[in-house]
Amino acid sequence: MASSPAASQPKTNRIGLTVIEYKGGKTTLCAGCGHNAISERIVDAMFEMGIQPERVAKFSGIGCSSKSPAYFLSRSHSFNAVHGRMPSVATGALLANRTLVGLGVSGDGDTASIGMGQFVHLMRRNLPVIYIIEDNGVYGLTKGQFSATADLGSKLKTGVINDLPAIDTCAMAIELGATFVGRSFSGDKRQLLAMLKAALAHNGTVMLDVISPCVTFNDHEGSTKSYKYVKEHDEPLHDVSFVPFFEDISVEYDPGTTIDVTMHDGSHLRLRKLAEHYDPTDRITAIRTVLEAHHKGEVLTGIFYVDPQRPNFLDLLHLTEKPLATLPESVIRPSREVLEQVMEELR
Ligand SMILES: Cc1ncc(C[n+]2csc(CCOP(=O)(O)OP(=O)(O)O)c2C)c(N)n1
Ligand code: SF4
Ligand SMILES: [Mg+2]
Repeated sequence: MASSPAASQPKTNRIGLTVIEYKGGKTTLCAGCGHNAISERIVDAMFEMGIQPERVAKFSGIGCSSKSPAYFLSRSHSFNAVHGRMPSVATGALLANRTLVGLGVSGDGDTASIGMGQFVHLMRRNLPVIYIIEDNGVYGLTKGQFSATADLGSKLKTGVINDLPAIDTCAMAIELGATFVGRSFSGDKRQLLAMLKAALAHNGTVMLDVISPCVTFNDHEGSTKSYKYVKEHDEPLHDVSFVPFFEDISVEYDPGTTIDVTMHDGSHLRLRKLAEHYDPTDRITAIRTVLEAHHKGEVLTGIFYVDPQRPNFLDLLHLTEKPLATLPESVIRPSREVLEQVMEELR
């Protein structure tokens, strides 16, 4: 039987694009690498949110994770920066053009070792950017040495045990001032997609640490970042769902079991409690909860902290609505009189 013309048409989103238009080049990462699954969820989230690919600016540093922006959104802007230096490149680009949707992809090595200095300053500014750490606990690209997020007691394939305590990037990001912080797992399609869609509705710094197993160097017995270990120890804090502003939000929910957070653009983030009550807008509780889970060896996932109200870095700087990059020289260049006045003041 011939299929109807409608059935053969690929599905389009609210701006008329198909999912193919959000894809990138063919991946060169290892088959089964968690980073590939994250790229797929980014494609889905951008498609489902109806983001124009040309509005997105992708940023990364160095590592297998930092290569991954080549494998999604080939129509978007992209800048592959020096190892650990992606935050300053992203900050400059997003200050120059505030209409861009900034998406940074980093690794645990790129962030928590060489890039730590840049990471902490990005987190405290609340720049509107989504910063994803594809966290496998090792430097995958340079053959699997422990990174600073490797758990105490985790074992390398060679038998080497990590005897340094791990840095918890989520606890750090909350403490430093990021306004949307969560942890997910590359193997949890549903949770990660909901979190990425909510991240796209946030108007400030989003920091998502996504556990993303390295199948080549860190997926064996004894590793705490393997698929098996994370599946067995994953403790979702809540069930994350997201209703974008362009969809009907009248879906019933019980305020006794679900927290509804209204996002900047009118979208709704809905967190249905799974165990005890958890308020994701309470910063101190968020830090304590993340650290307690870490101490117990649990892989706690979910959105730990969200503050949709805090002014972002662009507002703090009183940037013009019109992107700086598009202003004519006659506007951005100080006049001779102004420059002379400055010189006079310095005399
Ligand atoms: C300045 C500098 N120092 C060191 C390196 C070597 N190097 C390349 S990638 C990398 C670590 C990558 O680890 P991570 O960010 O966790 O990414 P993964 O490969 O695990 O996804 C290192 C140390 C480099 N490229 N540049
Ligand atoms: S080495 Fe590890 S992190 Fe790199 S692509 Fe392969 S599985 Fe992924
Ligand atoms: Mg890594």
